[in-house]
Amino acid sequence: MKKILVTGGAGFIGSAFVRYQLRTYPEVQVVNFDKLTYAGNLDNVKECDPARHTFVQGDIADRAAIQAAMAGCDAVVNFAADTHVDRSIMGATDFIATNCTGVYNICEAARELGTARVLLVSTDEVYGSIREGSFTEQSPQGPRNPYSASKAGGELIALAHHETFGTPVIITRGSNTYGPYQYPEKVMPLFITNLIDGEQVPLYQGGEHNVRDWLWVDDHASGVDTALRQGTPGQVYNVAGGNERENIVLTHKLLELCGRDASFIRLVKDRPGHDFRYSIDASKLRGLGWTPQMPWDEGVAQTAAWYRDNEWWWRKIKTGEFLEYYRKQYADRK
Ligand code: NAD
Ligand code: TDX
Repeated sequence: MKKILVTGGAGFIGSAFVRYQLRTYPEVQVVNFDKLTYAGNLDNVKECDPARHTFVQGDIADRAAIQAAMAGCDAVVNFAADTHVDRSIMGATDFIATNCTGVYNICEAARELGTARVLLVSTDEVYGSIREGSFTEQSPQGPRNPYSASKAGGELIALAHHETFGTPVIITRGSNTYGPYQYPEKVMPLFITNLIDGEQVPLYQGGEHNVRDWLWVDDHASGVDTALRQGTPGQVYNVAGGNERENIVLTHKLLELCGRDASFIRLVKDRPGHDFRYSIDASKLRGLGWTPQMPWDEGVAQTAAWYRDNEWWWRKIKTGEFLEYYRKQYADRK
């Protein structure tokens, strides 16, 4: 594999994947195709060598633009998505355009160009919530919010494309991902940056005991890479962190790391349709040789330290559009 198109490569996990490719495979060239929505940020890839990393601003919902970018690439790895559940509850039009139409465009362009590999990065949320045990790749989809429904829709479009046209589609379903460069709307960077600033954290009341399985961002990147290079077209691979924690446990850990006490917790109204627990079994991907490397305690400590040491990165994000969103999302949420 010599030239890889990464869509959404200016986002959180996409940029980690770009950096992973460049440091792991000296022969690889990366074309990074990203719309630069509110979540896209060229600061995330500013260390990348311009001789091996080319940036193209564009929208995967624009068929001609994505096809032009894919021409000459051996593989496309799609991270581009609208990704925040709470925003999808406010309105999901953009989610459908990117997460469904955008995926269809990538599949169509791959068919026309004969692209050798099409990897779609998806999520454990497509299974829905599970009280006990873990979902395997054979479990049925059961998305329960607009974001996860749009991701499930994109998956079905792509898998049907594989069945109908033989498009070499591979899907990964990752669990909740954390680490440096995550936009501070997601729970971990939101709570850490609020605590650094001496502000309370808005913990969803009724969701304190909900469980998420935390996956270190570079482990997610290596999981996607394993599926890309060793996976079989038409197959789905779960990428699980193996670190299930209740939200209240995570919150107390972040309070401790940021030197704050429990008075910094502000219980707010729960998310509508809040999925109780995500849990997936990653044996299939582990069978291809993948193992996550980062212990949870160490990863969370490194994440808190990174936000403490990199205020240049997030202070300029927590202005303008972000503050407007934060007010709408939390101000009246009693
Ligand atoms: P993110 O929100 O940080 O980044 C998304 C990126 O996609 C941004 O750079 C944005 O500009 C770009 N983008 C959005 N719409 C686009 C469009 N129409 N055309 C081109 N670029 C567009 O997201 P993330 O957390 O890095 O997630 C990346 C992928 O991983 C997504 O597909 C998401 O569904 C999936 N995923 C995320 C998690 C998680 O916990 N963050 C877990 C499992 C799976
Ligand atoms: O302010 C908050 N308070 C709170 O209690 C926020 C933002 C979240 N939460 C809770 C809700 C969830 O139980 O924390 C948990 C994690 O929430 P998010 O960070 O919004 O992530 P989640 O909804 O679990 O979805 C994430 O993982 C799967 C990503 O955003 C998705 O893109 C990914 O597919």
